[in-house]
Amino acid sequence: MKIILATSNKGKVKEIQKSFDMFEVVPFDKIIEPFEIEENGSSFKENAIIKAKAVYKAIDDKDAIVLSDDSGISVPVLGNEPGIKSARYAGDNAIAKDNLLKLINELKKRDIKKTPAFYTAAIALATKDGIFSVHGWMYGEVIDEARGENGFGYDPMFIPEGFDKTLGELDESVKKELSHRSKALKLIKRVLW
Ligand code: ITT
Repeated sequence: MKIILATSNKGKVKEIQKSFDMFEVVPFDKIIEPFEIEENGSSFKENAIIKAKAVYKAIDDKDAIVLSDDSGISVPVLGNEPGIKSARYAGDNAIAKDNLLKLINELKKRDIKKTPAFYTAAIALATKDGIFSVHGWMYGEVIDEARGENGFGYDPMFIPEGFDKTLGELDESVKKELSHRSKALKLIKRVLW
């Protein structure tokens, strides 16, 4: 079965391909000319559905199976920011490193060394049978510094519950087992089988 990914985020592509190694998983920009999708929903779920539908429509093959991921990190002490704005936290043209540094800076400004945080992933599937969506979460804490090179995005400042190292430092197998994305992918597999 071929699954087309409606994402341009290389970190997501890598993780989804590893979790879905029983499928042929292809990023949409390998099939069609990549295009900008306006993520104007008010929740992770709405944005995931917007992305899956936009790519399904652009692929123009009714038998296509398109999977999208909208995700982010929420920090309760910051009113659950950056949340759905995680990819644009430091501005519209921000890269992952800018967003990470901005979140570290927001903690430093408040003299917070460590505080609870959680990741959310909404996964949506667009198929000829309709749209399906699921969620997964990962809980832990964020710290006021970046440690380690593994993962992507905010991972170097996120310590998952039950560990004392960041996802940047921990082996990638830990994230594969525990992550918001892995949990959501496990649920969406039930729709595919
Ligand atoms: P697409 O919309 O093309 O999928 P994106 O990076 O813009 O790519 P989102 O709008 O879903 O994706 O933004 C998610 C941001 O949240 C992402 O850029 C990361 O900064 C962060 N994020 C999500 N999941 C993460 C994870 O597993 N580890 C670290 N950071 C993550």
